[in-house]
Amino acid sequence: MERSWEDLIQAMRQGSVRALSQMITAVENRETGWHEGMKAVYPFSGSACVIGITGSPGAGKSTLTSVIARRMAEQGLSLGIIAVDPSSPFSGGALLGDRLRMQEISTLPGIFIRSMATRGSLGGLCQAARDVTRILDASGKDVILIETVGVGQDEIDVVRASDFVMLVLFPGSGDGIQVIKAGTMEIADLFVVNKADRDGADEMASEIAAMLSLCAFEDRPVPQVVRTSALNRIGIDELMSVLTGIVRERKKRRLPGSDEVREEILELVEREISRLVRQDLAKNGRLQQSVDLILAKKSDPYTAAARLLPLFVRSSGACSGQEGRP
Ligand SMILES: Nc1nc2c(ncn2[C@@H]2O[C@H](COP(=O)(O)OP(=O)(O)O)[C@@H](O)[C@H]2O)c(=O)[nH]1
Ligand SMILES: [Mg+2]
Repeated sequence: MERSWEDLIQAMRQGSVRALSQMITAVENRETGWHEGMKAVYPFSGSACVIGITGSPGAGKSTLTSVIARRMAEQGLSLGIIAVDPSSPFSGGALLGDRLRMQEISTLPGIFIRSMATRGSLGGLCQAARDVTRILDASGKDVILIETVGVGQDEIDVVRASDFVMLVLFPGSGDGIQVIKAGTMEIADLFVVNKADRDGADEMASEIAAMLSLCAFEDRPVPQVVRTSALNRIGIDELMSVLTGIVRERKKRRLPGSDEVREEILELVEREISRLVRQDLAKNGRLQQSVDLILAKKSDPYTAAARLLPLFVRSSGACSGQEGRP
């Protein structure tokens, strides 16, 4: 990195797309000093509204994302779009159709699109998405849309940090209420039944609304259900009025919640510990010793773990004793 982080950040905040790309790439690749880069970015972040768009493959997430992006751009909002495809190291996370759609909207003013194919990425998918989101936020984007490829645990983790999560479903997908995976329902702030031009959309929307009426939502509003056809532009006005409301609300609240901050610190610490442990055990050969013993039927994974753990952790009693002292 020839330019200083400060220069790069200043350039990207003045609208340099090149600087923004460079900054993201440097952090994604964990280039030397990336921590310093993120530290410098942090104070500029916190005002973008982050919207997660998740749902099974083929539900119409990309089509909806481009429709939403176009509408928001028309409203004068600047956007960052992150397409997260954790499984595809080759395509850059984008199928041909997606790429064409994205090319189309990427020419609109104020829109910056980034695909991430980051399974096994250096910082982990969730952290990588969070870093990229934060950089886009600091560059001055009003809204950041994060589209996931599916609805697995990775995807849920990725969108969990969003201000608002849209779950996109479609009729005839076998995506009935019974099969929506545990954990997916809980994170959704809005249910979008897309492909409403097809049969079964009304039934599906009623089914979801009925189910939601049985759930307790203590700390947040009951999620709305909206029917859309991204292709035929049905229900888009209703969807946009929900999203516009969210963006407006978000602009008023600048600070992240304390749970959010706590979780992020814990994740950073855990990831670093895990990295150090793996690095250390691989280096000093102790891990292989344990593996050999187990394969020779002279030990077992429990004994091995109990033997290795004290190399890294002092007894928890000693730790808590120190913490508690005034
Ligand atoms: N009939 C119908 N097809 C749609 C609609 N929205 C998207 N599709 C089609 O569904 C397919 C998958 O869409 P895509 O946006 O790539 O889904 P994603 O995998 O969730 O991102 C594409 O062939 C789209 O043209 C819709 O509202 N109605
Ligand atoms: Mg897609």
